[in-house]
Amino acid sequence: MGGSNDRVMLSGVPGSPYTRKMVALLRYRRIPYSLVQLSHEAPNLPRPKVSLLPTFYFPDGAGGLTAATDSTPLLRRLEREHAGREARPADPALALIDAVLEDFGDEWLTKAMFHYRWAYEPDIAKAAAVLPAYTRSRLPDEELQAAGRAFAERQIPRLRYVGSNPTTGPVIEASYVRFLDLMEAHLRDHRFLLGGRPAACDFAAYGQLTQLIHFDPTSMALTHARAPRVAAWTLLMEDLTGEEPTEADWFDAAALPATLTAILAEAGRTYAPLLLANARAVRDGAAEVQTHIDGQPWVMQPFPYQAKCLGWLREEYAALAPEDRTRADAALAGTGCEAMFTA
Ligand SMILES: N[C@@H](CCC(=O)N[C@@H](CS)C(=O)NCC(=O)O)C(=O)O
Repeated sequence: MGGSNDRVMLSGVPGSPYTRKMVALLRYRRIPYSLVQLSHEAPNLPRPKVSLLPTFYFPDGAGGLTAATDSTPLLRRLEREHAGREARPADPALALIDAVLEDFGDEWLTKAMFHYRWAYEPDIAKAAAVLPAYTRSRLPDEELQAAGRAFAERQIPRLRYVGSNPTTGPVIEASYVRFLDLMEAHLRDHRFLLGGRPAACDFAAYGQLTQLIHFDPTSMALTHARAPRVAAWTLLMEDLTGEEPTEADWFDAAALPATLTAILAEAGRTYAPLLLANARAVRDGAAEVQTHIDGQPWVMQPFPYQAKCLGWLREEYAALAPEDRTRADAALAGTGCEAMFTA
């Protein structure tokens, strides 16, 4: 079933931002892949430990397949196993900046994506109507609608895991609007976040923006009115097979443009304090994360996975050679992101 041995196999759906992240990455890197459309007739593929999309399937060396999830480690595995057109900068200092911004996309922008999808009626109605049809379109109308309602009833309570609630909603929305303005300003001068070629952080931001800008009505209207370049960029990122990247396309970590430093400062103002507060709450076994983001109260359930994210970033930072760390420190100085590595 599916691709021959040299094709990467994955399952996922268009409504899954992380699926979009990884499919766009595979296209850019010209890595042959088979995207298995999951539906109730899907062949019996191995189940991952945690049921998440996208799920990748790799040969298990015994003629079978093993399932793997989580886009960040998967992206790095593909960097190791497939040469050329890398999405991770070779320069370790710039690679750390990339890792910070990839996580900002995956773990903070995703809060805006989940919030705008499940906080407002028009978005809930569209998501409940369309999302189940990605995998269950052959159901009769009533059953498909029932599946949509059930999915919405499952997702809406999960807002609290993501940290979207009446207290945090305005913080999430204000940050999303700031990010749009900052990204719009950056795209006036540059094609991608880290220069003239896309990096892991571009695919992370793109994944969430595919939903925020081209699916969920409330954020879609807001974004098209405010950030036409970001809206266009999100569609351009869909298929970068035609790009011809060179090493010279990367920014110099010692001379990052102010537009990129401003985006790092947005991450330092919101996502960095959240990761630190969440890691403390997970460490202390607290029932709730209670902190202030952007000067406003923030409460949410502790999220063990995001404590791991902070750990992975700190591992990458700790592995830097002294001269690379000096350049990374200089690039992060004053953005607020440095607190993740000093606290
Ligand atoms: N950290 C994971 C997150 C993956 C994830 O949360 N995927 C969503 C779909 S976009 C999912 O499967 N959620 C579980 C569910 O809805 O049951 C990654 O980067 O791949």
